[in-house]
Amino acid sequence: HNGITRPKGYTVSYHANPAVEAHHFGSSHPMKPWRLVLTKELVLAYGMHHAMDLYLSRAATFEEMAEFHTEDYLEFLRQVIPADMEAAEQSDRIASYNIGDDCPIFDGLFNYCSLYAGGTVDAARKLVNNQADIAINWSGGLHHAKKTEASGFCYVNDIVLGILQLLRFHPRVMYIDIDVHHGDGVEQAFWSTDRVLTVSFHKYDKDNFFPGTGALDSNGPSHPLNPGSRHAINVPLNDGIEDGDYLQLFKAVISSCVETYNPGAIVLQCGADSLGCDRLGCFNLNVTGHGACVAYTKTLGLPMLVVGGGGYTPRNVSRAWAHETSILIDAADKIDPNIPDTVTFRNQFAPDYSLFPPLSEMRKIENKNSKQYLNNLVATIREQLRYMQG
Ligand code: TV7
Ligand code: CA
Ligand code: ZN
Repeated sequence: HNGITRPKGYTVSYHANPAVEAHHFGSSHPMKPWRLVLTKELVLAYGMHHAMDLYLSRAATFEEMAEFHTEDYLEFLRQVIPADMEAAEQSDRIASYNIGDDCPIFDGLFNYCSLYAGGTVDAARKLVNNQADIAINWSGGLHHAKKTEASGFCYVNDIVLGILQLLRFHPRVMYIDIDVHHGDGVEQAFWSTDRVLTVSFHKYDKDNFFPGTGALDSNGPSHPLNPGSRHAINVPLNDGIEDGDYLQLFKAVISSCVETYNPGAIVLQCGADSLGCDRLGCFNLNVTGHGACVAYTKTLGLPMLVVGGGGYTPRNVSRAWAHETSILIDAADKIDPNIPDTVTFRNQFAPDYSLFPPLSEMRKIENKNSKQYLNNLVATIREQLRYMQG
């Protein structure tokens, strides 16, 4: 093969199950599990699998998922079938779990949820057992799911389940979320504990962008006796942010958080809807800019659980996650930017066949984040961190 070898001095585990990819939310629904097929094609074509321990994700058990979700809700997910969407006698129950256009019932729903959740739980356990230093599950990262309901294309919150595994061993875990949407489900799950610091970068517009939460001053319970006080960091952004500004902001915020909080492990949600040209997103990041955040996080040298998330232009999602896999195995410099001839579905990458097309120029969205706005974000967050320290 093309000279991709195992990284020196550390181990990367890769968790996937092709059965996840086969599920369909519906033809017009933006979430396409098929993007995982394209990601896998690139990872294999570049020979990156030679550098990692590969694991076939197992389905998370009902009991494992019940560490966060209620049994009622899980039981509902297990038994519901697409025909129930039309059945009047089920309609109240379906509505109560927030099932609808965003979170439809499709064939194999419970199987889909338990497989992506199982991948993240497995990945977290590899880190805890010292069998891996970095563990990757691109099918996970479904950050909106709540204890008792689905939300924003997410049904089971695999990230919360993964963090719960890490908390068995690590006193403090830091969660970083670069999906264009606010990581509300993870924030809410750990809102009242000081053992998890959640940090989400997202487009914020209370009334016009999902989920409408994640304001700069939304930092956890304000009561001084509540241990979770100020352990949620939110970085609300406007349309059109570009690579340079985003990376500078990311480094400033994350370095300050790590310095103050001193986490034992990091969970990084790599939602690829923050890329330019995303069907639902509104940022201007390139594959290289998105990847630079992953590369920076890796330099912190902490055990790292890496998950996927959003991403609605499948060809670009797969470009980003393949590039980020190469960064995590320390092989980014050995990867040919021209997508290999051997990739199945290579026509998806036309006309440039490049891993790094100029996304920010292809559908330019005006950058509404002034330098002053970004500087104020960093200053305010540093102030919050001073209070967090007590
Ligand atoms: C992690 N935006 C998830 C992001 C979840 C975003 C939303 C859609 C959408 C849904 C569709 C669809 C869509 C073109 C886009 C207020 C509503 C408006 C449903 C039509 N096309 C992640 C969730 C967000 C479903 N939801 O962070 C079927 O866009 O804005 C909303 C809520 C009510 C429901 N309607 C949308 O990236 C994985 N949904 C087409 C078909
Ligand atoms: Ca986010
Ligand atoms: Zn998203």
